[in-house]
Amino acid sequence: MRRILCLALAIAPALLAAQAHSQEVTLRLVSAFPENQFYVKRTLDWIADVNKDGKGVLQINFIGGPKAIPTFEVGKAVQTGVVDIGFSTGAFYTNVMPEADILKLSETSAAEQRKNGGFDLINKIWAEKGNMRYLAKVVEFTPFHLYINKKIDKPDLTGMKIRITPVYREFFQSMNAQVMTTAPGEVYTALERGVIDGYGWPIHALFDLNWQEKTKFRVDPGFYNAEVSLVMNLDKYKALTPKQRDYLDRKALAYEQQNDFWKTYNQQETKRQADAGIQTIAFDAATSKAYVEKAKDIGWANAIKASPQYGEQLKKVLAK
Ligand code: 173
Repeated sequence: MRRILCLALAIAPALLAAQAHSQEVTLRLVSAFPENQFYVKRTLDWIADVNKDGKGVLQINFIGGPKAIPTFEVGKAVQTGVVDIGFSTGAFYTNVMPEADILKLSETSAAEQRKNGGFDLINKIWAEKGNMRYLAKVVEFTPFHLYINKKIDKPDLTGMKIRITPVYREFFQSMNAQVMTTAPGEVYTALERGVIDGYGWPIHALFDLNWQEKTKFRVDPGFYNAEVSLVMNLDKYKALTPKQRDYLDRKALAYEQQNDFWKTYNQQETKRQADAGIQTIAFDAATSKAYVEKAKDIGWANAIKASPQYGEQLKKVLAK
């Protein structure tokens, strides 16, 4: 009896230590955006904060950008658990589910979507179709634009080759563009070689990749709403302890709650483009209105066609 007691006393501290250790989990994160993009710098700052406050609970290990996992493969890597967290936009993982690209049609904010059932619906779909947990949206309030190197006086891209992702495909095709899909990391070279006459991209982050050197015009107005988010492998998310999950959810929400940042940042970026000599092409009021409406109509028609199951439901919580 005494021997057993001694033994129990001897191994108890080791067991306790092992248990305490198992309470810290390290998650692997990859970015679908190039490492030199400002988006990634912000995310690295967030990771540093998560790691500082999360000692003994949860840590995040940044694996890298598209050199580690190609841009259009990040979604699959999260779905299958090759990595734990992906930093991406939905347009980059339509190979997981077509619904991913529908988030660009958001007119309600991420904060509103947390209240109106949107966040829950997104998570239902992401779980069911992508084996993913949608942790947080960390870029919003950001329109996309068409950038071109040939002047146009009406929304007609006949004879022009434009770089796209799924975000812009149907809209640019409706203006007769010839389209070519590439990851952000390949746009500079395509512009330099004259392989493309333009590209779709948000109002910001063109300087991150030096595209201003090869860009003459921005077409106004912008359309849609750029969405960049943190998505996590669902099995991994479910395997977290309640404490780890609460901690991660809280930190992800705190990151999302900084999204007002983009409003002022986008004003600065607009000015920076003008200062760099990028000229704007603006249509008359009626043409501009029709341009934005057409983008939206084509976007939703395509969303509902791509997802007969969830397109309409998403429209109820995303559109205004
Ligand atoms: O143009 C793109 O690469 C793209 O689809 C996107 C989406 C969100 C933010 C930045 C770029």
